[in-house]
Amino acid sequence: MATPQARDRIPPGQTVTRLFPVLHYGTVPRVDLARWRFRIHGLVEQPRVLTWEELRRLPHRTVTADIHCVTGWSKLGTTWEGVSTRDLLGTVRLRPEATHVMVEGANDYTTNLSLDDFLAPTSLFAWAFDGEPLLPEHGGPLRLVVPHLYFWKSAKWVTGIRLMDHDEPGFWEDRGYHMRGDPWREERYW
Ligand SMILES: Nc1nc2c(c(=O)[nH]1)N[C@H]1C(S)=C(S)[C@@H](COP(=O)(O)O)O[C@H]1N2
Ligand SMILES: [Mo]
Repeated sequence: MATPQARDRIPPGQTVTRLFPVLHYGTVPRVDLARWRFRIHGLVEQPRVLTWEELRRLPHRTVTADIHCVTGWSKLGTTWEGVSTRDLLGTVRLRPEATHVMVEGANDYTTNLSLDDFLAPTSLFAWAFDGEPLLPEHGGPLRLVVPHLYFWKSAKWVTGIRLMDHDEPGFWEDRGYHMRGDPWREERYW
């Protein structure tokens, strides 16, 4: 049973789990770090491609947060280490029209975010979970973590971001999931 304090942290319709379910579309990709690249493109002054070494040289950041999956499980107090979305985006100059981000992952997975949600103080690209290197099944070597929105926004095996001047549905949003996905407002499907 959740303590009263924990209960305030559980959005409507969610149940706490101590497990860490693995959920994704397609198969877990094999990633060779020597060939790994992260591409920042779309509405930026100059597109940029980062190698794994360049990524790891950016400031490191740790975030502890609760995560909520649209299928009904929540996991409290997860700790992630990586680079903040703000520091990563700081490696390019945005065009003034940029308002949204399409996050790109392996197997053609995509998910859309407003720039505000993408740049929320708890949003980061993570390479470690609870002090251990991120396992491939959970999105290693690098995944996005946007804990204030349903977990489908947290793309695994990220390969890049595309800056846009409008909102556009990603993989699940195209198949009926909400464009924003705020668990406190139960923005599950449209
Ligand atoms: N690349 C990719 N990222 C993805 C998905 C996916 O299918 N492909 N599924 C999303 C969904 S629906 C959820 S709930 C979480 C699950 O993350 P986990 O397997 O680490 O629990 O990953 C998200 N990120
Ligand atoms: Mo999900």
